[in-house]
Amino acid sequence: MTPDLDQHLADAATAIAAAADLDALRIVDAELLGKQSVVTTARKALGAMDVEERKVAGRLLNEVRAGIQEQLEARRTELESAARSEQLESERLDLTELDRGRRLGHRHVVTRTWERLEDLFVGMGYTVSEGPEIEDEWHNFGALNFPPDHPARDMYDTLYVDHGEPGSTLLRTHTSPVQIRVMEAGGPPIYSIMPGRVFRSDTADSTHMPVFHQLEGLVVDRGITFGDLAGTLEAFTRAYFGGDFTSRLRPSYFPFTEPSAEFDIRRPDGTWLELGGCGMVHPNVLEACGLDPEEWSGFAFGFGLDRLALMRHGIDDLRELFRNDQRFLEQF
Ligand code: FA5
Repeated sequence: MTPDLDQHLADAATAIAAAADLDALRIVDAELLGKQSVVTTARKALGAMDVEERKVAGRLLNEVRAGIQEQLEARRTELESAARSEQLESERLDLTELDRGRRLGHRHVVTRTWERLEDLFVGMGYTVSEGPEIEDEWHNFGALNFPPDHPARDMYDTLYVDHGEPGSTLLRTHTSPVQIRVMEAGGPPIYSIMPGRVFRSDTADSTHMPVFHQLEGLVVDRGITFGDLAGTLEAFTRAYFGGDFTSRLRPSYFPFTEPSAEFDIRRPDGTWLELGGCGMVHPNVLEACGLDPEEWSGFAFGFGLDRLALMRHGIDDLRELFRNDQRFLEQF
């Protein structure tokens, strides 16, 4: 019986190795360990043996059976992992296929200008603040030292919102109300910029849009002077436009700054361009925000983001930025 079983074990190993897939292995399993198998038949024959003989033969049979089971298990694991790999391979998706023929877009030139300016000022130690586009009269005008019914309010063609008392709610005409919100939210020292969308009922032309973007800057601290303002704007001009640009301030008027100035930049060809307004924060504005003008002083500036993008990229008509003509926009 012993040589037979040894031979059987060797034949079993060959049959198991030859099973090409899990179905074939199931058939080999039934043949080797099922009812008709050599092992089961031999086990039935044990009953006819005497005790000693049965002990020896029984142990041997158990070893053979365990050997077959072990080989079956090993082959099953092998085939299962092969089947899994095959499945993964067949289900693989080439995602790069999806990209074929599709052109990648990029952010709008105004968004990129906005982000560059944020990076630049954050690099100078400023935080970035935001405020609502729908404002109340107090933040857009009152707290900024525009007296009621004062002609200064006509500086901006304001779009009012039909909400609450007539004239009490509006689309902000500039980013300066965010100055008020920043001062209300926390005390000095304040070094913050406030980019955002603003609205005026201006007729669109090459330098005006009814919806455009501004970037406001506000610094409030002890001992801030006009020299700090001029130095900051000069540093900004050189960092943003390049070392061959410079800036100047011209006297101007805003109700919320005193003294006030227009901020111009000089291009390498010697021509000057107006970029925005600026000045020392008016004592009335500090007081409206609960700050003592004897203790704190500050400066503010605000310029047009869209016009900045125009200048930087040599575009001659603001309206082009918002026509959404792909052929135009993809150049920047
Ligand atoms: C203001 O809006 C002031 N709030 C700026 C300011 C802030 C002064 C802080 C002092 C201290 P002004 O109306 O000049 O000022 O607008 C500022 C800039 O916005 C302009 O120089 C211009 O670049 C841009 N701008 C104004 N109107 C339009 C428009 N319709 N379309 C595009 N850009 C505009």
